[in-house]
Amino acid sequence: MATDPVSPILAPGPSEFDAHIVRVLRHRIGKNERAAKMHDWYNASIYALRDAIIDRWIESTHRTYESGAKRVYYLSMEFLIGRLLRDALSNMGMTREMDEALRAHGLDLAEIEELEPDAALGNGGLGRLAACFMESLATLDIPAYGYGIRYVNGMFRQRIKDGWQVELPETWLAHGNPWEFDRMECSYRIGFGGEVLARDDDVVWKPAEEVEASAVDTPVVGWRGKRVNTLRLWTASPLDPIRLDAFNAGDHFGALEEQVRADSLVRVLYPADGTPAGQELRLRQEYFFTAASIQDIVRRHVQYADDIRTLPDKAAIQLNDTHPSVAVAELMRLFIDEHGLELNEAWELCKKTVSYTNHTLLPEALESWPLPLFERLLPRHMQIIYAINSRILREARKAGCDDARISAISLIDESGERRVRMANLAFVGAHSVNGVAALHTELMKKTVFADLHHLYPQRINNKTNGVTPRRWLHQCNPGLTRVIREAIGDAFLDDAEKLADLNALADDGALGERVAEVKRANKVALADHIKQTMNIRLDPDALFDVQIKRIHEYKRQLLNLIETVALYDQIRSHPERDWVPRVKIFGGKAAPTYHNAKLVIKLANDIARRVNSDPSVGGLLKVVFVPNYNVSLAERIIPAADLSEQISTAGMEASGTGNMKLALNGALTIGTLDGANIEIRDRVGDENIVIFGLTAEQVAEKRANGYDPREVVESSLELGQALSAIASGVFSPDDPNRYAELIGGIHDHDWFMCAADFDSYAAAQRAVDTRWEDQAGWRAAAIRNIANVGWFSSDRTIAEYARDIWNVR
Ligand code: T68
Repeated sequence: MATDPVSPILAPGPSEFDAHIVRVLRHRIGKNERAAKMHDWYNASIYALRDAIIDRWIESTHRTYESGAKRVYYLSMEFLIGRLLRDALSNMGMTREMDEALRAHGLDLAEIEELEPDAALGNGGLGRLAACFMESLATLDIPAYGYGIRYVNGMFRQRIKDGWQVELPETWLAHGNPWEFDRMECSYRIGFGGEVLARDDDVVWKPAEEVEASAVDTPVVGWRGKRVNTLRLWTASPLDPIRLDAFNAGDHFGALEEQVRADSLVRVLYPADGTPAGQELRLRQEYFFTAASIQDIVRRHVQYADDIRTLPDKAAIQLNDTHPSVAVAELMRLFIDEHGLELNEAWELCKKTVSYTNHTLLPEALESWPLPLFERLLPRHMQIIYAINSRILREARKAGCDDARISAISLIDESGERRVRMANLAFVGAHSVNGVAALHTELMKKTVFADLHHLYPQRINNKTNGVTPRRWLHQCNPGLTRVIREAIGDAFLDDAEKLADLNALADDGALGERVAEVKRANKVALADHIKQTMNIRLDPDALFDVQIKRIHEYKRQLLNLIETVALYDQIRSHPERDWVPRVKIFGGKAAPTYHNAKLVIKLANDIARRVNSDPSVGGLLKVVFVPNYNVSLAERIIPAADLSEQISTAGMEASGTGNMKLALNGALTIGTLDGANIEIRDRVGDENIVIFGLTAEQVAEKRANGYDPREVVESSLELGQALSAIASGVFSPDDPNRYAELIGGIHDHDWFMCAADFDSYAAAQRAVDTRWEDQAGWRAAAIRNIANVGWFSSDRTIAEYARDIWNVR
């Protein structure tokens, strides 16, 4: 039976709750128990639970108003929240009540949970981080709003067809969404284009077009139901739903043009921006949700504190990457144009209110907009950006910056086609700019933000990422949670760092056995799922080796695949050796226009087909590419993982958060000294993690001084053979040249250092095999991982943001 790790503190008794569900079924869904279908029960269960949440929600909101507490506003293009039912039940302490109530009707909670679609509102780590942060904010009882877009289709659904990724629209809202509350009364007009008029002393922006943004709220329940915060997502509608004159004149489609235009703003997450139209849509989306959010924040403030000047005392606005960085210009616009402040005062208030988190050093991912596009869409914001820029450049000159530094600091990139640099705008408009792991923050200072850091040396700070232990331990791995409770008691449920009490028991064989039993059960469950969905049979006693994340060249799924091919060769050449049976599990989506990433998916599937059907490997090696990797799949795969692949080219992965989740669930990491891997090693100890490869410094040195990958390939027999097998079509007999170019890239430049790191990686993998043979040692290392990664709780991360950046209690 499903139980909570927390005793019910708010819940009505089971029979009372059961009666409530039945009432909801009748009066809100309009069915009785006999007529109700599974989906009706699903909706009724959520509505009934929601009722308990709403009471807490209203109470939390009221408490914030009464106390006049400062609020945190987290602006993010993505919130990858996944399913909410299990999370809300567990945090409300109502899992048992729900389970018993459903049981009384012959229903199974686990089956009901499966009906919930994953909210497809994010794409990767940045979006999942936002979701973990929202949960931790509520848990720490910090009044907070998440602000983003209510995407109708959001992130695409991935299908694998003949081994290739195919993108399909995600229809997660097809059956409605019982979690959301329309707040039609909370709406704003968002303008685009038009002209800026000067009237006397005033400036007036007359947009050429307007759409209406209206709020859709989802409650976010903190651990033990202490506080319920709000995730406020914006939806778009035209001011005029239909142009009746055009419609009646026979232009039936043209009459609905405004509707389509508004609709397009909230359809998909990251529409391809390879075309000018795609770029424009992306900028429109960013401005749309940012402007609505900033207007909402300012309105809330002036309603209760009638002085705009106290905004920084009552509001902390965190920009999750640069996507919402037009917030700086929008806030300045409201200060100056709507509230009549002078530029200088407005600027000081803006900086005090805003802070910015950077998630990448990849130059191609640093957003900038062609200046003509920006000026056409947001003419008033462009003027404000010019005004800010001249201020900043004056400051820079006064501080003695030379021309090179000044042009690097400028908000306008003048090196080619003129562009507006959104990262620079966010940096100068914020009082805090943070990286997401220690190494990443240091590299920010040395690379992309070196010049801005020189001018504002106090601004950059580190906040190493974290993950919520509620979803990523208690809920996804109830078996392990139970074993830990039996071993060290319940304190870790409220303070993940208390997991450290497990250290004293790491060598206790009996605990090792129990942890191993849970791991095996989780592997059996995953194997069952994969058998059912993919018809691949896995041996739960094999080592489950997992790489789950977005497919990207710097994350080096290709390195893992090359090593898989090398291992395959070895097993076939030396069948007499005692090979450790391995299952290589891959999951992740590639951006629809990212050619090499999509090719890597095809390669994984090509290798899987060949290896899995080759009787000569005798089941010692299996390769699985799990389609449509998402939060719910992560919740199945992570508890079943033995080995966590964190093998990015050093210096390129800002932090990683999957690395934290996997270690928390007792997987050992094989990884480079990159992102938060370094901090994981510092905590779990060298003996309990497998580190290989070049350091970030060595990578930079090789890139700067030239490096010859051909030489490396020639000197490594294993690597050379694996690369030529792939390049010559061994895995793609239907199209032998399919991978020639991809592998050619490794010979020619090897930008991501796959060749450079191969030998070290392969040796590390064989060291993993050796470790695995000592099962007692492996279990002890797994326990030491669990024991020492409590620090990577997002509660700790949020407490640091609250103290150092937001100045909230
Ligand atoms: C990830 N970034 C980092 N970006 O890659 C990861 N970017 O190391 C880190 O742990 C995580 O952020 C949280 O800090 C992303 O997920 C994006 O998804 C993205 C999307 C559009 C444009 C740029």
